[in-house]
Amino acid sequence: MLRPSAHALRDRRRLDGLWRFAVDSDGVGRDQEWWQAPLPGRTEIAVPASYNDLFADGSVRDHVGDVWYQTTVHVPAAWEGQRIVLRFDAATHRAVAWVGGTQVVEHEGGYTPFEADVTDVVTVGADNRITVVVDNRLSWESVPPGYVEQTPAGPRQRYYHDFFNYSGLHRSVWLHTTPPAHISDITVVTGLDGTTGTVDYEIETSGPAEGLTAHVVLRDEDGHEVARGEGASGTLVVDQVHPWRPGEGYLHRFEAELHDSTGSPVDAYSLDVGVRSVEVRGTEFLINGEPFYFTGFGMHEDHSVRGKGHDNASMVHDFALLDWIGANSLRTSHYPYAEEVLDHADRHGIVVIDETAAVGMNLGLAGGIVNAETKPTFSANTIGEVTQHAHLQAIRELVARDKNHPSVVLWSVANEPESDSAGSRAYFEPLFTETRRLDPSRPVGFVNVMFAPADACVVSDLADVVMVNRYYGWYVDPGDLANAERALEDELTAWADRHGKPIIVTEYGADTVAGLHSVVPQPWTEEYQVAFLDVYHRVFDRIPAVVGEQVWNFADFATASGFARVQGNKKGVFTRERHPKAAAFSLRERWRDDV
Ligand code: BDP
Repeated sequence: MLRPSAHALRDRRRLDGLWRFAVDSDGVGRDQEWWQAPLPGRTEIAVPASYNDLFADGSVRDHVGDVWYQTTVHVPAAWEGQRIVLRFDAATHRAVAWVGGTQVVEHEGGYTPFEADVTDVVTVGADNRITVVVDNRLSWESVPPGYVEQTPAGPRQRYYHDFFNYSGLHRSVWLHTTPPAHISDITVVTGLDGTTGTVDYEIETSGPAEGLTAHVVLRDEDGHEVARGEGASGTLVVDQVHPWRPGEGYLHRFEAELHDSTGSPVDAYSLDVGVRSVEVRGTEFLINGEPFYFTGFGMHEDHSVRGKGHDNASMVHDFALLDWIGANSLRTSHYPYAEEVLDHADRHGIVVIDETAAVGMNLGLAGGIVNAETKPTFSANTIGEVTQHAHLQAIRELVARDKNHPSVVLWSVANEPESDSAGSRAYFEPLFTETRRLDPSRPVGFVNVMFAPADACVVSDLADVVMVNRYYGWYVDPGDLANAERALEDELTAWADRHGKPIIVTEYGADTVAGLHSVVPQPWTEEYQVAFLDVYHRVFDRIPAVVGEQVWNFADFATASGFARVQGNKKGVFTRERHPKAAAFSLRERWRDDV
């Protein structure tokens, strides 16, 4: 889905700011048609932000169900005759939107964009009221899954993943225009053979497109034309191309125009394109034909006060810390991140493992960590066909959104699902097939959980790479790093021998309270986190099939309440405020050549 753009033929307004807001504690807003009038009360909310931590009110933080957002926007008279689109970059986890009294769109899934053509609904040259209801409930039909438990004090949301269920309008809201006949989608797939780059492109159009032709130009960063083409699809060839590389996000500009029969442009759209190739060969992960070793983190969109609300200042700072520490990659654990993050990764040469929101599909893991009931994972009453349908849709929306980002080198269809049962294989096989059908150009994987080792996992053979999260020395043998080292080496060796694929260790880490110290390595201290990571690194360096290490986590983050969490998960190498723990300095020494 193309993003809003502004130039001579298109315009856009970002609707971020303060909106009216109401928590629908009694669940009456839909029946009472709250979109028909100003919302009850005088509460205001910041968009984008999670609503949970903005008010000093536990009942808002833990609210289960609908909240309402409303704003009024002036639609410029100059937009008359254009196609007008209302777009939400994300609404977590599902939403319905109205313009005035007319419902214009509904969407399921909290981390991908959706839009509505509102041309016939808005009044141009006038103020228009936009109302959105956002429902944060997780169920057996949602991705991620969960269930609402009825308690004497009211409903309580339960889920099987280890991060707080932040909700609301987490990303920007837009009103934008396109010409009636317009470019509705562009797909680029790049290749690199020696010094020759290729860009396969495909342009989709909508509206009265008769007699229109597409023209494309590719420019380098200095604005010089390096290739051009005509027609809705084709291949551009660039000799002596400047490729996109990890650490150097060199981008070309792909400019597409639609011309009418007189040769005048009726629409235009430009994209940044990084010319690079990705390939898995044996136990190697190749970018531009060269073996790539991932260093970095599983991250979270998580900050105090605004929760999962996107903010450019924090993003720039997080990327500065990635650079400072020498990380070359990140995983969008455990959901698609804001598109601004991928743009930034493209420009800065950070390699991305792009993950769906399918997390917590392991109901046997419920135990002490996530504090939910243990149930069979794949069954008619839990994760079943309807969930699978939502999961397929989540994959489609992720690939549609992120397919053109050079930084994205690998799709992750799920984090730590149950993967050692016949039910899991039946559930996952169609998901892998669909991901490959949608994007044959990138490897596909999923992240394996510790309880499904190499000889028990029945899903890993569907994947191009093995991604594993391991916690020897933390959840297993806590405090015993000598045994952790042996167990880790045995297990990774078994993966290498049995599967013969590149292995990326996508999580390893120890909870660490900044400021806790000990002369002998004791769990929860900064010294233990350093020693723990050292053990893992020694093992990785002994196993050639290991092609990546991503520490869990970049920073401390909020979780649901539970006796194993102290104001959240403390496995961050940085605190939630982004202050370094001792491990940050040891990672910096390992990952940077110049330190
Ligand atoms: C893994 C999960 C991750 C958790 C982490 C932990 O993938 O989301 O936060 O463990 O327990 O199981 O810290």
